[in-house]
Amino acid sequence: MSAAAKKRAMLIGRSGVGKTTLCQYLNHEALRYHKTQTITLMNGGAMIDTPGEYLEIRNLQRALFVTSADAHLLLLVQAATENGTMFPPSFSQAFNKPALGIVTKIDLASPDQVAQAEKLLRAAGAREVYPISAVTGEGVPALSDALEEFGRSGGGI
Ligand SMILES: Nc1nc2c(ncn2[C@@H]2O[C@H](COP(=O)(O)OP(=O)(O)OP(=O)(O)O)[C@@H](O)[C@H]2O)c(=O)[nH]1
Ligand SMILES: [Mg+2]
Repeated sequence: MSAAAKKRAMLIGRSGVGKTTLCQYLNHEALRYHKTQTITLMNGGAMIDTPGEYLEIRNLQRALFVTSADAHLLLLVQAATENGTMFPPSFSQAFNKPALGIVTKIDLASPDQVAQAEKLLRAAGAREVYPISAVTGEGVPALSDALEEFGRSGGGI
């Protein structure tokens, strides 16, 4: 088993924030819109992609908890353009896993919007927050480095 397959990161965020697009970008694939319908292993098993509805619909949140058993790291994803958040304070604590935050769509947002999203993700339990754009690529190298470092470090952040 490769190191990438051993350490899995699970993406959680509202529908349309860009979870699948980010997986495609990290995998050097062409960006193609594809609605995520169910839990999907991506990037050779390094990422667990989830549908936004699993966060948005209370009865489906259980699926996130069950699936998180196979994950070593949570990636809480919030678009900079989102109004409010689906992540309550200390969201990640219930999973008992380390969490990083990702602010997507920074190409469409003001610096204030990015800062606000970052604040919400930290409140939700993200130890570090990475602002990115899958359109311009801004911020993605820093996120990739952090994910690689996580894989190498044996799971600690
Ligand atoms: N401008 C901009 N658009 C983005 C970015 N990331 C994703 N998008 C667009 O946002 C739309 C939704 O992206 P997805 O990756 O499908 O979102 P998702 O979080 O996987 O959504 P679900 O599968 O429904 O949970 C697509 O049209 C993407 O092209 C970004 O960084 N900037
Ligand atoms: Mg998706």
